[in-house]
Amino acid sequence: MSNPSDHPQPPGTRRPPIAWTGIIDRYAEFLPVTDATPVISLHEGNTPLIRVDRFVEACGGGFELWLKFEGLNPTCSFKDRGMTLAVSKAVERKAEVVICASTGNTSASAAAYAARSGLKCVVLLPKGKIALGKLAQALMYGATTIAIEGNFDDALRIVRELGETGKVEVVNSVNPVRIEGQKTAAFEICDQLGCAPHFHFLPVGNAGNITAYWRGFKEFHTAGRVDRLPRMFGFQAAGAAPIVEGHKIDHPETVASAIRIGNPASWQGATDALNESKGSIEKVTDEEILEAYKLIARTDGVFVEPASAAALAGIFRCAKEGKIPEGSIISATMTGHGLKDPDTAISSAGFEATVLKPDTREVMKAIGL
Ligand code: AN7
Repeated sequence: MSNPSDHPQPPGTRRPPIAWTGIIDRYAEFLPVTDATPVISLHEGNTPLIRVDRFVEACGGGFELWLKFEGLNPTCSFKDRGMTLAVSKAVERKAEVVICASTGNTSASAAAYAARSGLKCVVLLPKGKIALGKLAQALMYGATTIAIEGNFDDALRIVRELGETGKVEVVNSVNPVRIEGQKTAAFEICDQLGCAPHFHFLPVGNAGNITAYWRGFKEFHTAGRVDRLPRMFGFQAAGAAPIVEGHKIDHPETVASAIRIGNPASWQGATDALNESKGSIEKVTDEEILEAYKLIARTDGVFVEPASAAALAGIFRCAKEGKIPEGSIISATMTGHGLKDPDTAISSAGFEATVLKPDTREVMKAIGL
């Protein structure tokens, strides 16, 4: 394919820009938009699908693993795919205020897209349980930020009640267009792989994303773009695993604060995805999550947030238990960037920087030269 930037630019002219303009422009035919929908975009999507052979080797080998690195979206999580659509539709409906409850990433994304569109944004966060980077984002983008003395489930209940007043537009994934936007990640995986994977792995919190991916894979299959459907494998943190346990968890706890959720809004969507795809949902301990979190950074240079590592912990365990058929093509969603949660990164790394005088010899000694 000829790339416009490969050719010289004649003086006084302008080459056509090479532009990725976001998931709405790219996949409009699959989305609930019309020519009248104002597109509010930060050029989300088109994230890399990275093959991680060294991680697979650490798992014992025998399969292909491709990570959809959603941490490289504009606000560094997968939430931007749903938020571009939710905020565009809010503007189309002439809403003035968008509101969400969040374990952090939804609030960062809502705040950014609200800023981009000129809408007001209100975010309700569980007090003290938000990773530092996510809180910084909500504040920097100028969202009215409220810390609730409760957990995410409490905050979402309040947001749903406020939504019923008709005075604010709820942009949590209870808003169906969020799921519509998020399904585009499944389209991209198929486009990037050239086929559908055999298995797709992802972390599960409020269960919007597993619902969205399954819808995306099914729609691409129905449209004839791929010739098979993957089996969906979700992973919850052991202290916050309502779907695995089969009941709400009143006091969810996990180091993976993004998925510290006890009563998922899209529970039914997750159940449908698991049943229809012959998949499964399992829990992984915080220890397994943190092991996988460090491992993927060190084997393949991919730094994800702890919640994303739940999917990797799941793959690691499935591989060790011999559950992954030889030759499988597996994709997994790395939902958020590692820099979102610097505190967990620094406390998990297992060592600190060595402090030395500004002296070359001292440095040589320290590194064994
Ligand atoms: C990094 O931001 O629920 O199962 O309020 O931030 O679709 O909820 C975040 C969820 C996985 C779980 N990984 O996805 C929020 C929020 C990361 C996340 C999930 C979240 P869903």
